[in-house]
Amino acid sequence: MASLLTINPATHQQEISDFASTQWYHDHMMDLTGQNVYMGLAGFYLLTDELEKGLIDGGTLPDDSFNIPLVFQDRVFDQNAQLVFNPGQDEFNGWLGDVFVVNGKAQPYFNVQRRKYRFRMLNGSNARWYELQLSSGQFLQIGNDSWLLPFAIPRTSIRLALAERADVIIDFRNAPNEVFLNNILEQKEGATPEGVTKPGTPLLKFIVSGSPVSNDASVVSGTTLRPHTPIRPEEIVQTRRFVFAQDHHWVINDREFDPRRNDATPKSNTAERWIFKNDGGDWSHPIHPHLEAHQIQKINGRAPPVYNSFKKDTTPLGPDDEAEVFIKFRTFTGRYVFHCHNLEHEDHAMMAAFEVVP
Ligand SMILES: [Cu+2]
Repeated sequence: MASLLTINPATHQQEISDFASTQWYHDHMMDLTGQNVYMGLAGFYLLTDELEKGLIDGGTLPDDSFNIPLVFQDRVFDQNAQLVFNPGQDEFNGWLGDVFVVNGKAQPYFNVQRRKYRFRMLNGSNARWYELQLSSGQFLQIGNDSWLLPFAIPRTSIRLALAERADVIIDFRNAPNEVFLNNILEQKEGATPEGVTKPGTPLLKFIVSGSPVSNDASVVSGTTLRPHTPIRPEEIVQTRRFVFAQDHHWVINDREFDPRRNDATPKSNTAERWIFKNDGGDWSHPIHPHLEAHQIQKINGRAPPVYNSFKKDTTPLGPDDEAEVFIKFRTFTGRYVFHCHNLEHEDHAMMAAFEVVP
């Protein structure tokens, strides 16, 4: 699992702006991560600190009875309902399933009351991206990847690259009796998703019943959540550029992963600018550095959308995209990795090691 602890070395306290909410963990065995995650070695790791507990106890966010993790995955089953995994058949572009499962169930439904629910939505697939949309109503996003946002942001649809998370509120108070959570993103090849298609494929059916509740959570668009501390440009001491490309296998700066080699050696307690460049028009790569959050500054020279402007632990690169992120190494020294979170790309061998040095 990517360690995302952020202890202030001066005070040995976790910074309130950094405390994580929605994490997940999975097997990370070199070359075999894809198979092991596909077979089930993955789970949620949800945390609550005093700030978040205050938002729940104060009635801003739904309490634990209405706080539901949802992991979206795609699978192939054989005639005996056993999982099929054969990513070599399309040269490790990424293994796609033809059956969608949510929390391991195909064609699931979920009974809800007419009130607000909190859902931790995770793309736990090996290679399939999702764009999630409701058949009625919209999302109110309160968290991105591991962290609560500074304020709640309405979204009509939410794209999730591999390993990305969206912490959202869905308000069923005025919903019809059935609401579908649809995936509107087309993807035929493991290497990259294609365009949006409406109405898409239903992943989950909500069956809504009862009258609207009166004591509902108060969160609305713009509600203040967790403060954000930006990494400032004057803190940057180093710029590194990483190019993600295909050369027989999947490579970073022309090299396959070698666990004996350090591809970067940032200094502890410094901040760096990392450029992630996708050198290809036919594939996509969600880039996931371990150890620390990063903050997207620019995508293709422009400011990112507001919901991606704070902390991230995975930054999606579409075809030919270039992302500029700031990352600050505040905590531990030692060796960590970053990699594409398409698990077939990671296993073959789009991963690099960095060592945080004193
Ligand atoms: Cu990739």
